[in-house]
Amino acid sequence: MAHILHLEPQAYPMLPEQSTSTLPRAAQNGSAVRILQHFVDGGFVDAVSGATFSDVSPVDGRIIAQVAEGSAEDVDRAVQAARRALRGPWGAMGTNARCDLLAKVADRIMERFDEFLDAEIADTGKPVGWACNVDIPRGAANFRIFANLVRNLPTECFPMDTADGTGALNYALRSPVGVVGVICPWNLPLLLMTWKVAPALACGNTVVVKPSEETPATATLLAEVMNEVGVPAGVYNVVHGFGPRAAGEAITTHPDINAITFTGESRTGQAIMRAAADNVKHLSFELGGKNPAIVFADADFDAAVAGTVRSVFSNCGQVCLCSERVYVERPIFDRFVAALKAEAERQVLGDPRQEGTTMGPLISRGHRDKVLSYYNLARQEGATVVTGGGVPDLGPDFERGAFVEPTIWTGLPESARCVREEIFGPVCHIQPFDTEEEAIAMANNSVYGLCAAIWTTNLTRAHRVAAHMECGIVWVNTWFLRDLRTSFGGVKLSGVGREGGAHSVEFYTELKNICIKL
Ligand code: NAD
Ligand code: 6OD
Repeated sequence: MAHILHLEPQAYPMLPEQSTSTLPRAAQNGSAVRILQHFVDGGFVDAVSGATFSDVSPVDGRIIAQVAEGSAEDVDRAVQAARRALRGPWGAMGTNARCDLLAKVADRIMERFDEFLDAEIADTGKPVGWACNVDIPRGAANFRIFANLVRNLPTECFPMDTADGTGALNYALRSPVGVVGVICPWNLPLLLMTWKVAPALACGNTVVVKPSEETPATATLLAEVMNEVGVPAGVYNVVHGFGPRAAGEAITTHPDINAITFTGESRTGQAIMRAAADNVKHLSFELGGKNPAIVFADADFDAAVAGTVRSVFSNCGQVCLCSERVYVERPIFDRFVAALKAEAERQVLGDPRQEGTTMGPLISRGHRDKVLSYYNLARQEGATVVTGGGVPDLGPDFERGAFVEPTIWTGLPESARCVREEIFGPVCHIQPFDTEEEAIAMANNSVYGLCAAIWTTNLTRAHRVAAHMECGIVWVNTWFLRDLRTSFGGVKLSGVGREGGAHSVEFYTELKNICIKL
């Protein structure tokens, strides 16, 4: 079914020997370094200032691209182009024609699958199996689902009685919000960017995208696709660069940007909310998490272990939905810790392009410093290091990369910083519990509230515990199984609003009620 994407293992195609991308390359140090420009008004352009920054491989520290470094001036050019497109061909296009184009974008991503894959792996170092099964197919699926959804949108209608007996009719029309600023993180670059761009465009908006400075490539490749399928100039714009006092901040304060959709750290969300206040922009935030997994003694043990391995170590722990706090019912605690330890030690770290690799590096050496600081802090806070806790020795090819060992701790109090703060690495703390109430209380004892995973074969308990979780998404006996029609978002510091299906339409449109006296 077109709406639903089950993220389960599939076969994946081989990597291409050579990219067919038309993006320019420049020779540097004898190897090909990609040049990534902004994409404004349908064309690739340098930064107005001419500034660039280096995009560095997290696998081996090589410079893989030189990227245009955007400023407020670049953002302003992109916003003006986006505004012109709204007034011009995009605004004039009917819903079906618009959705047809977006369906073609989905098809073209799949046709150029290997190039997207190559670019995403180069920027992030994520294993080919994960990128093949998750990132790239979801990039296409996001366009397909929202093209289908918006094509078939109903509107509301309320006939009403009036005192004179003639009655009146209320009906609602949806219109685009306008120019949408899309500010993206680095962990699932294409997936999370298209999760916002696809519904925004399907609803008739135009966008100015600021990809993470760590992962500029797939947003640029998508620009080529937009041109190939005939999306009019100015509809999709990309300005590369940094956040504070740079392109990101310029998006948050630009008076002609009507809405901002942001995925990233909670602290950045707070800064964006403050900056966007003057223009009272619409905001949708998908932020950080410190997600619990609760494993009851009645769970299917092997499934719970396999699911928790995925939810802790996938993408090197760099998925906002990852479980960093695992609560296990006491009778199976020791067995569970031993099983998870064995699985952690079975992870294959190394070249993300090798089929057998299950874990690549973190996104950067800077992020590795942060994760390693928590590895050290855990020891100071009194953790028992069940496994990991350091930097793996992968040999000279990877010594300039950003690898860390998959790590498991036990024995920390719930008040420890390592149990309370988001780390965003391949690490979890496992805590025993004795009663359902205790598990619920510990799971909810967080400033975050994005998701929870519950492992039990007791259906009544599953419903009961799920209902008590203070978060936006609960998975029972699975993790990251996505139906794109469902709501996605968090409570507390994990977010503002919901996206997904009709919830995205709600955010990316303005509803106008028309009341006609009959
Ligand atoms: P980040 O907040 O550091 O950066 C995200 C983006 O915001 C980048 O493009 C950055 O350049 C930009 N930015 C930074 N400061 C800005 C400012 N002041 N104004 C405007 N833009 C600014 O996040 P990250 O490190 O890229 O991503 C990891 C974080 O994202 C983690 O906290 C993770 O939990 C969260 N995340 C949440 C979800 C979700 O759906 N809830 C999904 C993915 C990632
Ligand atoms: O699956 C999605 O739609 C989504 N927004 C996933 C977010 C993952 C966070 O890293």
